[in-house]
Amino acid sequence: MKQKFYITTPIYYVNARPHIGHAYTTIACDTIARRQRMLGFETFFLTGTDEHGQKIERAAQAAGKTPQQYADEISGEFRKLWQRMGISNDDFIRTTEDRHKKRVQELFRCIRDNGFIYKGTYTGQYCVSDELYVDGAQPGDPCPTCGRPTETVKEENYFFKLSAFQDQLLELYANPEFIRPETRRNEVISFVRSGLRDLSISRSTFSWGIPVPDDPKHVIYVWLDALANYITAIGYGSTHMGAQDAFKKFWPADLHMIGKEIVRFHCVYWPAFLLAAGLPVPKGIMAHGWLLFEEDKMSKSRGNIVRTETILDVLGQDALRYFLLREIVFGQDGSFSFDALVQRYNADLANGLGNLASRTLTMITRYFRGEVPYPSAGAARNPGDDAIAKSAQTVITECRTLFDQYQFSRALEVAWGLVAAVDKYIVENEPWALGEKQDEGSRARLATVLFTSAEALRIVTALADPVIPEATAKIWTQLGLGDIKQLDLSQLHWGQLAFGTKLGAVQPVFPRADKSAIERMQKMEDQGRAPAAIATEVKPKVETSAPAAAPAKAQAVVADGKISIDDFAKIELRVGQVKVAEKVQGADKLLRLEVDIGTETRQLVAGIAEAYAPETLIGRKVVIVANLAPRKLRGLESNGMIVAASLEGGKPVLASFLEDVPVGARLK
Ligand code: ME8
Repeated sequence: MKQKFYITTPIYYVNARPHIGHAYTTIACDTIARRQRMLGFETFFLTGTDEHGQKIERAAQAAGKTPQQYADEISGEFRKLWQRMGISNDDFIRTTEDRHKKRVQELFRCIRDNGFIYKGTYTGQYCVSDELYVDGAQPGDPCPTCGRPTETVKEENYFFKLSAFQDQLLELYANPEFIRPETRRNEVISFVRSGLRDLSISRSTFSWGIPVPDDPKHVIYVWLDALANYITAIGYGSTHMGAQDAFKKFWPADLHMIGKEIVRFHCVYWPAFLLAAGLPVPKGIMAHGWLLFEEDKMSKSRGNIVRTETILDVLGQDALRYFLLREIVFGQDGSFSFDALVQRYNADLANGLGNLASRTLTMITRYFRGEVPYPSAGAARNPGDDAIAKSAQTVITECRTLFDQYQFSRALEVAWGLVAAVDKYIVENEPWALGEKQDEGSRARLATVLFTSAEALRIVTALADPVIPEATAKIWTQLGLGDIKQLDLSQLHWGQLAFGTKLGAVQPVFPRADKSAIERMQKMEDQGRAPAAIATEVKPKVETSAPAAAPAKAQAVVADGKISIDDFAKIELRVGQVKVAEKVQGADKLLRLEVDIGTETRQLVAGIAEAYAPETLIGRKVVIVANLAPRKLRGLESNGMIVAASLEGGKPVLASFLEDVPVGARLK
């Protein structure tokens, strides 16, 4: 019976269109899935979209759409992009699908029946952007993961007894394969050792989610909903026999691949939910690093994304796949730039593998009428030929280990070492000069050199196939070997290229890219990025044991000075009422205010002392920017900003309303 392999990507939020950060994870998983298939595993590769929760509800609202319309649109973009890129996923799950919703409710029921869910009241801070409860935070505190302001939540919720799983989780982490790399594993261990608090797993103040079974006023916490995709997609909780069989066959997953910012959800919450449901936990979770652009994590909210389509249009999918896996040490952060992409493409693909393929195959076509020649067994052999054969055999073994450890960059480096060795071998043996001679010795030597080159080419092509499948499929056909998907990678070794194999038509696979490629991509991005660019505030850097986002740089607004409605929606303008106003000692222009914004009372420091006497402000309704990161003025923390007209040479004038508006109302 075939061994199985089940691999997943995170399911991506539908509040942002896909960018190369999402492509990075998907490409890594696709590479692993392809390789496992080539090794003979019955492989299941899952990806999809995460469509519920407050963040999506708000994004849809800001775009003037229903959450479902909004989710349909962006989920469709992910699916379309993966199809265009030939991603070999076996399923694409959407959390708004019926199959998922029903099975998540089943999971909730099961955990509840097992006694791990109870009702309580949650009062505390919540980060909508990360959909994360921030334990121990105070109103106004920023999120420890992303640095954005948290919101105060006070609701009756269902709680999950996470605290009951501390010891079992620590036992799981004893296995070094469970969380990789080691740095992430250590972070998780110290987080869990420091004590776990029960987790709120429902929300009742909005409705865009899966209703809690038997209590539909509540929706299930979006992370429980999302994480469950890994089992719902393969049939957990289904009544169909076929689906049940698939679940039995593929669960537990062999690998959940994720980015490092969602480690806690996958390594703490997810295994605890599964243990509570009496289900096996995944075999391994691998967290890779971030793709940086202009030194910052690439993300929509920072306005520094690069769209995958741009690279596909100009250089093709293999260029992107190769670059990401070769250039970045998997597990660490790595930078993306168009310059580096084109340089790598030209050096390794156009001049490297592409050139080796075209020169070798062209010479076989020219000198041997397109048939793989017989290498000479006798006098026409020299030690250089055997050195290539030996080195190819070593490369096969090393690549196997490195790919197994997800060390893509090293694996490709080793494989391309063989390309360089064969290039050197060809230069030293000058087959073009041998081809001009008609004597038997030269013909025999030429046959050996070209066979050796072609066989090395075949081996590099086979090893590189999971990474650059489009090009390798072409080279394989040009080598006359048919469909590369039929190859059994576990049996790959030197000497399998049959003499007399008839080559296919030789065509270049990686045309060289010139400087204009960089300019074209940059131009496409400048045009495409404009509507998504935003003016982000400078966020405070927050030190935590969990990976913290680097502070965002203040980004320029779009070229024509306009921002999209999505960007405007990020600014939370609210009506507040001044409760306390007093002068700040030693600062003529500043007032310290306490403003009620409905959910809480905020301290603000405002530069309006010359325009307003403090006592005239008490009880006045004002407009404040409620989601500005806190900053300190004269030692006082200011949590927000009062909106006022700024008059040239005059005093500021506070924004106000003619009608009576309730405290806390949002301006949009
Ligand atoms: O977190 N560098 O979804 P998401 C590297 N829905 N990887 C990146 C990246 C970057 N700059 N940007 C995104 C969510 N990624 C949840 C997941 S799973 C049950 C729910 C990749 O749309 C990376 O894999 O924010 C990261 O973890 C994921 O996209 C986050 O996608």
